Amino acid sequence: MHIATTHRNTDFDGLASIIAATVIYPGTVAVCPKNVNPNIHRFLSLHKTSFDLILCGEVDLNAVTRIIVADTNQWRRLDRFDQLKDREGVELLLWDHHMGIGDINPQWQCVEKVGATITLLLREIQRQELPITPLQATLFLLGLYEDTGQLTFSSTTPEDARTAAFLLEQGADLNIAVDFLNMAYGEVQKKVLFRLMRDAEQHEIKGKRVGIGVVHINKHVELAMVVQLYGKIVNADAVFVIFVNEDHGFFVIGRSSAPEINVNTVLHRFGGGGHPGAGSATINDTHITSGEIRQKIIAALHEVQRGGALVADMMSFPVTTVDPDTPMHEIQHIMELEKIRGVLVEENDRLLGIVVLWDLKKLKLRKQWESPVKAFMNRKVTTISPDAPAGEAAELMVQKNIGHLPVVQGAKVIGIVTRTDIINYLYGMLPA
Ligand SMILES: [Mn+2]
Repeated sequence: MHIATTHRNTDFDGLASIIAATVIYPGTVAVCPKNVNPNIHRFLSLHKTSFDLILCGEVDLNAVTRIIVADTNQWRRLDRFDQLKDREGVELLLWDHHMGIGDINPQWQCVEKVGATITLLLREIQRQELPITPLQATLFLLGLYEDTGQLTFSSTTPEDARTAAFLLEQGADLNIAVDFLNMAYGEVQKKVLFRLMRDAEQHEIKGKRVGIGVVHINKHVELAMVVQLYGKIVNADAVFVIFVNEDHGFFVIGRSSAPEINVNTVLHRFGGGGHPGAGSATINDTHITSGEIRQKIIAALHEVQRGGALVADMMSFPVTTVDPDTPMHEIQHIMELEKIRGVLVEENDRLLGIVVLWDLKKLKLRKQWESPVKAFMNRKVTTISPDAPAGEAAELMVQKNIGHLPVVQGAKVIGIVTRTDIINYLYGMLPA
C-alpha cells in the first residue's frame, strides 16, 4: 500500500499536497490526520466525498510499503505513522518547504524554500502535464493562498505566483477560495491576539511606542497578520513578537510604521531581515531564552535609532541649479542632458523655486520657451533638513505628492531627495 500523508493540525497546504501526491503517484491513497484545522474541517464537511481520503486510523500499518510525507519533516507531527520510523522495506519520500532541521530522512526528497509545499508538487504536475479538475485546482489554490497570505507574505516566490496563475487557468474557483480564506483568523490566531493584548509589554523608546510580546505556540500557522493587527489595535509605532515553538526554537516577527524604527536592521542581528517596515527572524539557538531575545531587541532599538539612516545618507548631490533668468529652452536642454526631472532655481546661494518636467508640458507658445524660468517656477518649495530620518523624507513626498525634495542646511541647498532615492531606501538598498 502506498500512502501520502501530512502533519497533524492539517492546513490547506498539507491537505492540498497529499491530494496532489495522489495525482503524481497513481495508486497512492491520501491519508488525512484526525486533527485538522477548523477551516479544513469545514471544507471537508462539504467536499469530503469529492476527494479520496481516508483517516490514519483506517490504515493497516503492516501493509504500508511507501509513505509520501508532505509539508513537514518531523515524524512526531504525523498521526500514527511515526511508528513506521525505522521499519525496513518502507520507502520514504518527502515534499516540503520547511528548511529547519527535521528527523525524517527520506530516500528521495524535494525540499525547497517556496511559499507553499503545493507549489513544488504543482511543478511536477505541470512538468508531466497531468490533468487536474477545477475542484482540485481550487483546493490547491487554497493551500497556496493560505501559506502565502494570498501571495503577500515575504516568503512568496515568483514560482508561487506563477503557480497561482496556472491554477486559475485550470478553473480554480476564487469565490470558494475567498469563502474559506476569510477564516484566516482561526482559533490559533485569536488566541495569539488575546495573549498579546493581555501580556505584551509597551516600551517607550526615543519617543516611539514599541510593543514587545512573547507567545508560546505549538503549531506552525501564519502569524504575521496577527502581529500587524495587534500593532494597530494598541496604536504602537512598532511591534516585535517572539514566538516560542514546541521545539524551543524562536520565530520573531517585527512590524514598524515609524521611519525611525527599521525592522530590517533590528532583526539582522538575529540572522533575519526584511524591509524597514516588516521583517522576521528564525532563531535556532538553544542556549538563548526569550527574555534574552527581548533584551537584545530593546538594545538594538536604542542603537539602531541613533545610527538610523538619515536624509543625508540617501540624498543625491551635487544638485543642478540655475539662475532665475535662465530661458526655459535651456532648462529643457539641461533636463535632457542630465537625465533629471527637476531643476532648482537659486540666486546668490538662496533657493527661489523649483521647475519640474511637468511644468515644461504646460508651455504652448514658441515665445514661452524664450521666457525666463522665474516666470514658470514653483516658488513654494518643500524642503527637508539633512539630519531628518530618511523615512520622514519618504513620508513628506507621499503626503505632498512631490518628486523632488531639496535638502537644506541653514539657507543653503546641499542635496536633493528624488523618488529614485526613496525607492532605494524603502527596498533596503541603502546600507543600514
Ligand atoms: Mn505549508
